[in-house]
Amino acid sequence: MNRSHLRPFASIVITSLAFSALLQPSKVAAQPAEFNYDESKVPDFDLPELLKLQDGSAVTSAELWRSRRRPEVLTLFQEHVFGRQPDTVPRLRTRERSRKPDALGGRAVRREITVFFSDDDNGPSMDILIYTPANAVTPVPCFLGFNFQGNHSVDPDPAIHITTSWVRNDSTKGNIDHRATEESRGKSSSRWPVEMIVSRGYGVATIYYGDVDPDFDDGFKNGIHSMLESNTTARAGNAGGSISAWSWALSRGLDVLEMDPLVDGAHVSTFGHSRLGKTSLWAGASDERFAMVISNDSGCGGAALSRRQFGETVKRINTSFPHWFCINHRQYNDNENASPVDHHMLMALIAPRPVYVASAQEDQWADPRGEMLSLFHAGPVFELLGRKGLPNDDVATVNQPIQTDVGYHIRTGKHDVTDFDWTQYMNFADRHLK
Ligand code: GTR
Repeated sequence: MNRSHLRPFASIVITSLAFSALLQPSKVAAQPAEFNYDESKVPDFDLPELLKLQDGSAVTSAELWRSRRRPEVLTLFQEHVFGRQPDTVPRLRTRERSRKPDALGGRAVRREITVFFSDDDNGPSMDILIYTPANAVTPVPCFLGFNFQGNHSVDPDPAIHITTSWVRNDSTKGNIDHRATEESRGKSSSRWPVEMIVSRGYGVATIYYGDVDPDFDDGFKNGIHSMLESNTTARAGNAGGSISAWSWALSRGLDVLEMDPLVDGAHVSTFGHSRLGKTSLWAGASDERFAMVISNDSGCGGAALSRRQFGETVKRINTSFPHWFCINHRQYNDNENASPVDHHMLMALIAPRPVYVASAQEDQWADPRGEMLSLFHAGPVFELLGRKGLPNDDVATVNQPIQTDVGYHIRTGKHDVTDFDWTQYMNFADRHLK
């Protein structure tokens, strides 16, 4: 691959960014009552055909899928759902911010690497926090995903840099006036069982999503947009929303991991929860270098089928989060059947690479059944490419993962990431990443 845009640095001192934070994020109730949670009220619908070209001809071979239909489907998602990712890939500079060779009681090497998106140290940048097993003798397969609260929320280690980027206010997590405080250290550690991950021979790399694009609607001025968008007043209908910006930055994270001597860059899986699960799927669909893709409770706009209108709907998500998708996506508010895509096609874009979709029983807002069905309906593409999709569309038994070349589980509990989820991801990765 062409790595000319990468320029590793070695020194340690860096100046952190401070994003202005004047706007409030939308406040949304977790599972509003006025939406449908009743399976018997799911409307009838036809899914767009995966194996038919836009000119109507059938896709009968793996070659036709790869050369014609896959590019069509990818373009449809760029034009109608997420918007385009930034075209330019800047010359990245990296600088190691910290390294602890004996983290986690000697079990892991813990590093923080700052990735600058320009030659300006005060311009946009993101920090990657990476744990790799201390006893590894060869580069390890690795999970790469964004976190919601800052890298310092992943582990209480006092040496991890506290993000100075905008954070969502949450006094219970120590986030006050859109700034993270000392109190926020380790507050998300239950979602990042780093010790368990390294003990199974994997690396885990995470980035604070607010470094890339702070999660509120500011008209695409802050984060990487300040650098990549010259005209932020008149946005094209297919200009990428925040999910496209975040997923693009996951690819930049992979650029760095591909150069990392401790990580096996050919075996990196994206991972993400909820809105960051949508991001994980879009990153994996857009960038075929990702060897595996994990969606944890991604719901509407992620794994779930939009046409089911179960739990969160297209209209609701475009209204609550106008910055996540492209403007064209709004045409499908209360009009899902008019869309040329549904989200089984997002799964199909990942084929033949392994994709794992996880749901939670109490997370009805994310439509667990719709998350599974979209993976099921991507099956014909996996089969065409010589892989096995889900064996059937039977309602999945709770806490009983199904793993073939794709994986699915629905676990007991709520919208969250748990050790149970991670255990299944690593079991799946043992088959596909090692
Ligand atoms: C909710 C949103 C979901 C999901 C979730 C999250 O408010 O409706 O689509 O993304 O946020 O990211 O936690």
